[in-house]
Amino acid sequence: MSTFGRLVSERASRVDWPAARLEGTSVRNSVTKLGQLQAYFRSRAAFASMDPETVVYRVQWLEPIAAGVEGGLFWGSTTVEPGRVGDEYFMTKGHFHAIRNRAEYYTTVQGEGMLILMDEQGRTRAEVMTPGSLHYIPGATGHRAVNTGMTPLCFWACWPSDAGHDYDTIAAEGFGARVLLRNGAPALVTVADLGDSVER
Ligand code: M6P
Ligand code: ZN
Repeated sequence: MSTFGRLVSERASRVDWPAARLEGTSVRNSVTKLGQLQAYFRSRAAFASMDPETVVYRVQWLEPIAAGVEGGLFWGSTTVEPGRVGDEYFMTKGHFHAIRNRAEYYTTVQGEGMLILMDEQGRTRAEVMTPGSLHYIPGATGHRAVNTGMTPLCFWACWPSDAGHDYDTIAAEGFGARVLLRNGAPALVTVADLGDSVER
């Protein structure tokens, strides 16, 4: 093999941009089904009437260094299926980063959605996710992606290798607003307007 051949290599991982898919042997995969999301959706009655085996979202990602080690970056894609539990659109669990000051980028490839963002005081807002939208998620900001469309919502994400996922805060307290079907369209509705109490 020439020197050139030894020093220049095809990367082991590749992205399929339009499909928001990762290819390669070190790609990690997770599938989240409805049955794992009982704590997250508002309507217990609607949830109980649905098949817990329904796939809500899939994540593919690369961890070039070990999770928890400072200094690296992780890269992945998420596909949230279209659907609702009652009037609430399918969504990711959402999380804060375990190391609170760690930030993240999301960028949308396909579909329509909303990115719910919440600070540690519970102040909640949303950004519209549409193909090409780029979302900077600052540190100390909970984040959840919601599919408000009729087709899969696919987005890329890049986050620090030591960020970690704090799911407990969201599982216990929720976000300050939910994305619900209202008058035929998705709307960000605050928990105060829903009459749901959130203690912080
Ligand atoms: C993005 C990143 C991942 C995250 C995934 C699903 O790809 O933020 O870190 O795991 O979305 O979101 P969640 O973990 O909240 O279910
Ligand atoms: Zn994150």
